Amino acid sequence: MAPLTTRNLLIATVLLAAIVGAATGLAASYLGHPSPIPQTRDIYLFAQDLSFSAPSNLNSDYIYSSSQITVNRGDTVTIHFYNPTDKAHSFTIGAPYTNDVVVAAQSTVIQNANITITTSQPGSFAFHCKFHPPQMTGTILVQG
Ligand SMILES: [Cu+2]
Repeated sequence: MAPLTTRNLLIATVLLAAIVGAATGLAASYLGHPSPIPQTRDIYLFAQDLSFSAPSNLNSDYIYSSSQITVNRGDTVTIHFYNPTDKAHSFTIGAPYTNDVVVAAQSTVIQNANITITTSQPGSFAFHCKFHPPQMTGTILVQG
């Protein structure tokens, strides 16, 4: 074994630091990606009138204010859907988050509905307004 000189001690210290650092870094990166803690999320979604004369392939000029909603699996998500336009709109989505909620046109007050889903299944799930295809659509991305 080499004599314990200052130089050898320095090399040993650097090697030890590298080993400990690598182990700690591995642990940190492993622990850095735990399953997210389920959250209660409030999402605000609006029907929007883009106010142009729609060409025949669009049928209308309505869209949702958000076309992508991203949540984590296990979240309880309440979509607060408001309709400040002069036509009815729906929030329609298939299984496993089946909903078909119609919000009437604005009268003297703005109409709204709350849609609450608990996101048990990860994936990408399209929702749409059944009155205004093809462009009034969106996607809920459930990260799992
Ligand atoms: Cu619509």
